Amino acid sequence: STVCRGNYNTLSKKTDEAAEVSEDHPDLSPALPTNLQHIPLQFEVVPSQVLIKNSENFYKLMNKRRSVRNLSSRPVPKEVIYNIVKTAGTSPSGAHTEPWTFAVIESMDMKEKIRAIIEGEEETNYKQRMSKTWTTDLKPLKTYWIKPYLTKAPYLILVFKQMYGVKSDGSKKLHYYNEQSLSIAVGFLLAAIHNAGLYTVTTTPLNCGPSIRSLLNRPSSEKLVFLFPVGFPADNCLVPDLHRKPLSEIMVEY
Ligand code: IYR
Repeated sequence: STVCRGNYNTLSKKTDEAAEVSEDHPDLSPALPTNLQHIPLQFEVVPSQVLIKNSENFYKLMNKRRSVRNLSSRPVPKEVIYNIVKTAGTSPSGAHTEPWTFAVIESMDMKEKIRAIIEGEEETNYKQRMSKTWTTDLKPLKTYWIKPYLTKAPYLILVFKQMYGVKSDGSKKLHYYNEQSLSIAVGFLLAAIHNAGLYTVTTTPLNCGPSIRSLLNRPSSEKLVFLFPVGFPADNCLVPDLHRKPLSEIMVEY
């Protein structure tokens, strides 16, 4: 319909070529079963005092989260990473399409290859592609194109956005709101990493997507959006003394 076509166009950026799904021959077989059952929700009503305590505890926990670029090579059990990724996978997604692939890198050989790709591109980013305003804005944060965390961290989690999926009959499955779905899942991932007691920095490797995608043999329907090095902070780890906006500056009430 016109409505669907309109919506779809707002969902795919012109640069995401692979997101262009032909609608000349729309495949109308639904991705979810037509007879999908609706079952009773398992829930309990939590008393107000407990709601307040729970929400305050979670805020206090999350307020201790910091982006950390100086990570230690101290080992982390693989099971923790599985739990973190499983948590990210509980995120809501457009039409329950779950448009994400989390590539977990543990092999030093692979980490070194990824680091070489990223540092190569980042040097050009910092020296040429990023504006003077951008690099000036970043100066106080002391970020560089040299990124030891890419080989120090016990794990790298690379998050790929599936611009479309494949149905059992081989036809393309539309991934509605895949950008938003992926971002929510990454929020869950960050919370899960922090809750476990680990640290990371949110990175979006500029211009590295295609090389890393081919290094990892990911299909052209996937686009690299985020890379998270995950581990413990280094012993001498420093973080910038940043402060968060108070509630009065981030919320308006009506
Ligand atoms: N991607 C580069 C630059 C960078 C950009 C922003 I915006 C940051 O908040 C931090 C870094 C890098 O990772 O160094």
